[in-house]
Amino acid sequence: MGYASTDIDGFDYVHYYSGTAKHSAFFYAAMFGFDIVGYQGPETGVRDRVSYLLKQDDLVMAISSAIVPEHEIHDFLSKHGDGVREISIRVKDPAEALAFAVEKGATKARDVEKIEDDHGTFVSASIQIYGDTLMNFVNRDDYAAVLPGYMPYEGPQFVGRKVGLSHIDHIVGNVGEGQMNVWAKFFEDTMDLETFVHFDKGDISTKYSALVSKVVRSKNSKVKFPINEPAEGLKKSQIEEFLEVNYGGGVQHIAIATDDIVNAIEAMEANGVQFIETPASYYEVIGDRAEGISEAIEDLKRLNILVDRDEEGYLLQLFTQPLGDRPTLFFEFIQREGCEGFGQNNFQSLFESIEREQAKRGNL
Ligand code: TYF
Ligand code: FE
Repeated sequence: MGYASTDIDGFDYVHYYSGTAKHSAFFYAAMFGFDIVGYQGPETGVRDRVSYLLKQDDLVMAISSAIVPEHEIHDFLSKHGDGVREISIRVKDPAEALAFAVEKGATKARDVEKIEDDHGTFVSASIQIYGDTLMNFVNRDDYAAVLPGYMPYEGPQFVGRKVGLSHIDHIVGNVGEGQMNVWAKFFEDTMDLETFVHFDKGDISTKYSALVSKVVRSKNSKVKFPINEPAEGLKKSQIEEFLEVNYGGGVQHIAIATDDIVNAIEAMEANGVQFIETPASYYEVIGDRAEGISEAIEDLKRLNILVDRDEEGYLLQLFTQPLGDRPTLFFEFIQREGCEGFGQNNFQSLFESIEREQAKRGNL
């Protein structure tokens, strides 16, 4: 009995709200190599919204849009634009996770819901976190399908080169100035997470980019949630730009793991995915960081892939441009070879690249 963050068994699906779920489903499938596996809407008895279900290995994304004016999806979209409404994590007992969180001060968003259908039992419950984001506790131990309520999708699929994305590595939130510690404490108190690393201004060293970041994670390390807030700087930071155009906090990036980032980036680039540019000079100064890695430096350079390492190993990572119309949500792709860090040694180069994009928008 009782809840502890050691009950967390990793990330489950993310729920993304979009103006037109059909369009977004095709965009994410074609760009990032998802299969469209499920559909719900009027044909399945749902009258007020349409949802598509996308899957790739252990990575699941539900995409919904409203088809009646009074649906809450519109409220989210009119304020934030397309973005992540709900993060889901797997827990032993969603009812206990909810009760624990609420007792420690979280606001309940959705009561425990136990769905029993032909595929088994699916249990979920959710609380409110930063912005208009929800944290959904899911148990699918006795559930054989991807998510309940969907009928199999039998329409056209994008059949491209295999991208090979595997699962969510971490999900990052941006919060208002002065709120990072508030939210870190919230996750510690209500979900029994622990603060894992703290990047302060000294770690983030462009001339302009002023942000601070704290990473909270479950005690078994299966979920990780970095939280960024803007800090006093010379110019408008990328976090301030996000908070302005998103009208508040929310999910900034989803880091997606792959076993073969060289293939994944090559495939996604061929599909038309736009990535953050890395200056060629980056590869002249990475030095020791690239020593002993299995990948060819020429491939990394050609594909703009960033490298970092610690005592345990190395990681390769690359960031997309913002995915939608506003500079809010983006993806990170990450291949970990023993290194559990976040690419701290790439921060300077990365943030300078992000600032160049910000300047193009007139927001620096
Ligand atoms: O998750 C992280 O901490 C890294 C670095 O705006 C990062 O991916 C942090 C802030 C940001 C972009 C990347
Ligand atoms: Fe990240």
